[in-house]
Amino acid sequence: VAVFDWKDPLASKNLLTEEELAIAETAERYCQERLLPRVLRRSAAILQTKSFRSPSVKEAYRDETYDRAILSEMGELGLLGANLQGYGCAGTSTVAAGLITRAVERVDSGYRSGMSVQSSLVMGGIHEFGTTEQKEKFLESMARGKLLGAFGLTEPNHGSDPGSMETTARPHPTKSGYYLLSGAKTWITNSPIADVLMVWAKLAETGKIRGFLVERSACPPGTLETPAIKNKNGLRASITGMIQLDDCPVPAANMFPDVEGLRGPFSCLNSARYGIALGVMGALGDCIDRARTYALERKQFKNNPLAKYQLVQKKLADAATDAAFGTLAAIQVGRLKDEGKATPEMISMIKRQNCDRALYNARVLQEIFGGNAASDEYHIGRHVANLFITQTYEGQSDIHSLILGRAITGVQAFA
Ligand code: TGC
Ligand code: FAD
Repeated sequence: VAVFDWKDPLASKNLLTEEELAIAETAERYCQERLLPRVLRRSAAILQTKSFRSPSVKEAYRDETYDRAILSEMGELGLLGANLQGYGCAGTSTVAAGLITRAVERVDSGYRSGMSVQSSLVMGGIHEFGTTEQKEKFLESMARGKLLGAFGLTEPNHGSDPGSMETTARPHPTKSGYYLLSGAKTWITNSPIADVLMVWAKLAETGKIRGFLVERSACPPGTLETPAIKNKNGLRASITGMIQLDDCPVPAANMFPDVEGLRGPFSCLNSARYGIALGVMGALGDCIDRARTYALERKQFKNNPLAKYQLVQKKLADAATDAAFGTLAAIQVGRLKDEGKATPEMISMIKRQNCDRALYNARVLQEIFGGNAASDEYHIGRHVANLFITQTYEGQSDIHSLILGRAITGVQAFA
């Protein structure tokens, strides 16, 4: 007998394999039991009775702190770089990796961010473009969460247009086999605590963009600084900073050998953007769940629950519809990606649509909480603030509109 499940209205579960369902369940259990308590203390109190208790409960969002142990825990569970083959990675499908990001983002987009950078941008980039030595040196430690990565593309003067970057790499004047990197990257997730920073820079000789793996431990004092950017009004459970390079010596062996131009960083972004597209469906799912519960409990006018009123029901219906459509679209693109049939434009389409609809619906559902929405204890305001940032990074939605517009018309509208 077919049953309507408001948590999965179009039965997306039917499209998943047994293995994917099991991975999703492991990820969801970990995220609800170990991550949620770290976001707000109130959640921790609710979870005190459960057996799987977190030893280091922190009010990460209020205090703007990030517990580095999170990535080690994720590593132990095989959640990092999950869809990569070899080097201690689980080798799952793209959809399974997306289900992991969805589970994490159901708790907080900031935790998903820290994981996306590690898994998709840095591990994914090394896996695709690295030499055998680079892969052997970094990937297994990163999969275990022992070594932390950051991805430096955006600069203070160049965000949507990274092709104009100013960071340079010039041959070391006295040390053969080394480059000197100079320049600044900003708004870089994980940078203050990262061990290895993937930095995209223009070769001084050719002006071509190349990727470098900058190892913090090998940088002489004063050549690499990674100050944190504090007081963010969203994504506060992830740590963000700058990368400042001042003639920082990096061995040529740490440069990706064969990839030149924006194809390098953008290829890493394809995988991370995919993860965001499914990830934000987790944040929206949590908003729907919380708004529904609140609407059933809160009574106004003749002791009726808010859920009885048609205007409130429409808000829930709109949000559930967008979440269901967005999830199905992401599963379809994930399947095509594994068959080698996904294009970057498909990923732009689901990244833009799912981020926009998650933000819009979360903002509308926030209204159901009335004045209580102003308290962070109701979680909805945190999701709204986070979702604004997901709509902005990895290509702001209007930039994805232009990518789609170019593909539809054949006419370039960026400049
Ligand atoms: P364009 O001429 O379009 O392309 C230049 C070269 O790149 C290739 N390319 C791609 N390759 C693979 N995948 C893709 N998605 C690709 N898109 C483009 C293209 O084929 C070309 O190759 P070649 O060999 O011919 O040189 O370049 P453009 O300068 O005109 O680019 C315009 C635009 C808008 C598409 C691009 O600049 C863009 O996407 N801007 C958005 C920037 C962005 O997404 N930044 C993200 C920074 S990282 C981040 O935000 C991490 S947040 C992490 C977290 O916390 O989750
Ligand atoms: P701008 O490029 O200045 O754009 C500002 C506005 O103008 C946007 O709305 C944009 O859509 C619009 N605009 C720009 N050009 C056009 C045009 N041609 N036509 C129409 N509209 C246009 N970057 C990294 O490299 N690594 C990271 O780990 C990382 N993490 C981040 C974490 C956080 C919390 C944040 C906030 C950002 C992060 N970013 C990271 C940077 C992010 O990718 C950029 O902020 C984003 O690409 C937008 O660039 P920008 O901020 O410079 O905005």
